[in-house]
Amino acid sequence: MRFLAHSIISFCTIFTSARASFYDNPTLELPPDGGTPIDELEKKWGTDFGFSGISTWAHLQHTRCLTTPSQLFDIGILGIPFDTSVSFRPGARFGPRAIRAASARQTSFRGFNARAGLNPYTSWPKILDCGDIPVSPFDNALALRQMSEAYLELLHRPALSRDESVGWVHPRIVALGGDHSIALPALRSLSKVYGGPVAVLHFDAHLDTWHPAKYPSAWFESPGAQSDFTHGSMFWIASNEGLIMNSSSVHAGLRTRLSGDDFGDYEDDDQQGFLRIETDDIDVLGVNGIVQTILGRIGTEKPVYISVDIDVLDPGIAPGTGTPEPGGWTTRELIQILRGIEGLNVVGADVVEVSPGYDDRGEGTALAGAQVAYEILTSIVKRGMVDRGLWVESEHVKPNKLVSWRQKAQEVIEGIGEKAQSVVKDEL
Ligand SMILES: [Mn+2]
Repeated sequence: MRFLAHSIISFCTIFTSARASFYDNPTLELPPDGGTPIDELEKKWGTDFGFSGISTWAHLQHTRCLTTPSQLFDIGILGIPFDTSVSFRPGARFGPRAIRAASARQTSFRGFNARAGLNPYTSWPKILDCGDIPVSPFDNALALRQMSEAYLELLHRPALSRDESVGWVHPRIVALGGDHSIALPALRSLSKVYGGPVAVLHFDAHLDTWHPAKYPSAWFESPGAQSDFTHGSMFWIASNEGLIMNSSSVHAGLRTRLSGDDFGDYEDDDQQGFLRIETDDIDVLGVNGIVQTILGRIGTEKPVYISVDIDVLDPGIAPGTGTPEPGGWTTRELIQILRGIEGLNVVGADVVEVSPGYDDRGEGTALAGAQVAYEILTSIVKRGMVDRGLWVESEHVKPNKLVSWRQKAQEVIEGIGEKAQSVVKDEL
C-alpha cells in the first residue's frame, strides 16, 4: 500500500514536471531598452474585443477632425448631438453616443459584410470617427449656424484618396443624429460644395416636408421665424432654398397621419418633388420592387443624400425614437433595401432620431441605427471600388449560397399534394 502511494506521488511529480502548468509563472522580461517595436505592439495590443476600448465608431481611430485639419480622411463619422427642434419626445442628443456604443461589435478584424462581399474597415478608404459637433442646446439659431459651419468645414477639405477622375474629391460624411433637423445644415453644405441641389433619399414614417404653419403656430411669425426650424420642416426649408433636386427625390416608409381633413400635405409634398413610397407598398411591391422604384427615380449618377430616420422601423423593433408610428418595416427589410440600392452615388448620409432614453433594454434601436450606418458605409466603399476599377465581381461571390426562399418554397410545393399546392401558390 505504501509502495502504491509512493508510486502515485512519483508519477504525479514526473507528470507535472514534464508539462508546463497553467499555474507556472510566465517568464517576464523587461521590454528592450530602446522600446518595443511598434509593429510588435500593434500585433499584441492593436485590436479590441467588442467590449474593450473607448467607445468610438466601430473601434476606429478617433480624431477631433474639426480641430485637426492635417489629418485627411475619406469618410468621417460625425456625431451631431442636437435635439431641441423636436415636436414630441426629446433625447436624440444622446443618439451619437448610443449608436457608437451599439457599433462596438463592428471591428476591423470581423467587419466583412457578407451581404455585400467586402469589409468597409479594411478596404481602400481612410474612415475616421471625427467626434461630435459641440452644438448649443440653448439657441437654435446659433446651433444651426454651428452645425452648418462645422459640416462645411469638414466637407470642403480634400479627401485623402482624392481622385477627380472618379468624382472622389471631398470626403463623405456619415452623420449620427441628433434629431432630423440636422439634415438642413448637411444639405446646405452639400449644395455649396457640389455646386447645386442633391437628390434626397429619405427613409421615414413622416414627410418632414411640412410647412412650418402646419404646426400650432399662432404665436409665431412664420415663415421666417426661428421656430420654422423643426425636425418636421427641415426638408420644406431645404426645398425652398433649392437644396433638393425636385423630381429626383424619394420618401420611403411613410405611414404618418396628415394635417386636417384631406391630402393637402401630399400636395405640398408634390410641389417639393418627392416620390412617396408608403410602408404598406412593400407588401405589394416586395423589397425588389421598392429597390427598383428608388433606383428608377434617382439613377446611379446623381449625387444623393441618404437620410434615415430610425422611426421608419416598427416601434416594436425600434422604440427608442422621438415620434414612433406603429406598423413599420423590419430591420431586415430595411437592410435588404439598403443593400439593393448600393449602386447610388452617395455623397452624404445621416442616421437620425435614435433617442436612447426610450430604447428597450437590449438597446435595439441604437443597434439598428449602427447597422444602418454600417450598410451605408459599405455601399459608399463598394461604389468607390467599382469606380476605381478595384471591384472584381467573381472575387466577391458568396460561397455555398443558400437557395432563395422562393426556390425552397417551390421545392416544397412540388413535394406535396394538389390541394396544398393551390393554397401555397396563392400565398406565394
Ligand atoms: Mn424624420
